[in-house]
Amino acid sequence: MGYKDLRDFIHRLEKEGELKRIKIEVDPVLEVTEITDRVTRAGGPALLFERPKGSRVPLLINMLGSERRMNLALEVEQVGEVAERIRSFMDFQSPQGLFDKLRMLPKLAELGSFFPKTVSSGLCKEVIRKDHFSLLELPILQCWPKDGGRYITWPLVITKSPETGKRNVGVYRMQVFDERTTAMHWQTQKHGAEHFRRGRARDPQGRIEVAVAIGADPITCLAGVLPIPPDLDEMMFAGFLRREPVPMVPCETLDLEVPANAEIVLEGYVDLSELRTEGPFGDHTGFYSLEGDYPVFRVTCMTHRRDPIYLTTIVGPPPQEDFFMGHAIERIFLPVMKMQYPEIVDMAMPAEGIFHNLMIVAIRKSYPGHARKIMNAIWSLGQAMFTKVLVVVDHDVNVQNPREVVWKALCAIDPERDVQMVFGPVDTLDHAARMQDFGSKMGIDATRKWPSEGFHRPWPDEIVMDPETRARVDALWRELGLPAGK
Ligand SMILES: Cc1cc2nc3c(=O)[nH]c(=O)nc-3n(C[C@H](O)[C@H](O)[C@H](O)COP(=O)(O)O)c2cc1C
Ligand SMILES: [Mn+2]
Repeated sequence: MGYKDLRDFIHRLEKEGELKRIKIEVDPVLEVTEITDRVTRAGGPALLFERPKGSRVPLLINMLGSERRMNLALEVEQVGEVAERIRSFMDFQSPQGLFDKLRMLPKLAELGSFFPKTVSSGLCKEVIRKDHFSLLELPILQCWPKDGGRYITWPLVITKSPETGKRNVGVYRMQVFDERTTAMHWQTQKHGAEHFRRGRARDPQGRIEVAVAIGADPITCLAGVLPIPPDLDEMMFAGFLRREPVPMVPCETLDLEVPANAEIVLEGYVDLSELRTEGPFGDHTGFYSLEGDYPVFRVTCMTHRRDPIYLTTIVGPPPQEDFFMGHAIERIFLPVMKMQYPEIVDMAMPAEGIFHNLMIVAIRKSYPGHARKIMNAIWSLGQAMFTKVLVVVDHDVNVQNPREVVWKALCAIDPERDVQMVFGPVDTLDHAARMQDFGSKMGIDATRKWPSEGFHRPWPDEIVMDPETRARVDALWRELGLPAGK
């Protein structure tokens, strides 16, 4: 059974020694960041600031900022178990005969049982406020000194496609402009931005309804970050991950539903003809993302629990909490990638590569040009399109070990021959790209080169000691009186 809500998870964290309550007053302007940054780097606990300065609402941060807490959230010993569950569902993809079809039924029923469930009321409705409310009541962070203001950093932004009516949930930061107005930083390739464009194409002077949920059970919160295809409901995926449907409750003033267990809900709209300068913001690249024009979210109603808790996170020089989210997501979706591209053995996105800057993929190479084929595949696979540097290595390179990758990949390349440049969409946060959202990407084919690829020199063997000598030295080791070797 999944966690009921945010505080259910908080209690679990507390029981596991994974939460620290901060009872002294701390300023959400900069101070919370400085404390959290130090704690995350030290592998420390989630932090519940009970007295954020200027607000009566406690603030939770670093909730998923370690592998252990991520596993607790997913209710697994290790994230591989989730990948295994996904694989077991995918094995049933294309039933051949009647027997296969029958065997599939319980799986399908199980899948069906994860669909979000509409409920008529929820704790997020304990207090409903259409007048006399202000965002400034919340302990919204100013994360870094040169930030353009305060930012809601972990909102679940809920919209509906003006065309298909399908729901999208994305985490897009929201800069607070005043008591009831924020920016909406959905980057151009994200699904919220697509809903905005579809809406504008229909009626440039119109608006789209937007609901924002802040704080819920941890998987529902994580689901807003999942890089899944458009028109696939993140709340369905959340139900699958928590093995229990996400209860959704209709908004007070909008034709949208929000997680019933949310701590805080903002209802409002985005005017399709309005843009405003947003930024700068200390971002997960470790640099400030620049100012830019973004849509404006106008809040018309706020609902919340009687004693809400404000969930937030910070991004900044890696690694931060978002690294643990991204890493779990990478592991969860690896089987899906492998199903489509069975030659993929493993992949890694090191923290310093900030997800979009560096991906290392190991493949079992079967034909000439195979590494280039995988580059093209990854550059056309959802948000992996943003990958700026993509290194493809042979199956026997351990991509989880950066030292081995640097050693073997660099030994394997003739740069002029093995580097492939392409143009395409790049991450909005890439400040080195020649234009925002458009630029070049580099693929490095670091696999062994074959005669069928025009390489006719012999490829040398890797140096490995023979087992007999190793065994003899093992036997001698104590007598040698040397420190333990590897
Ligand atoms: C803490 C955090 C903050 C994020 N902020 C933004 C943001 O401001 N804008 C954005 O486009 N994506 C942001 N993202 C990434 C999106 O949430 C992610 O790409 C997600 O898959 C988008 O959902 P969508 O595919 O439904 O658009 C953020 C992710 C995290 C973990
Ligand atoms: Mn989406």
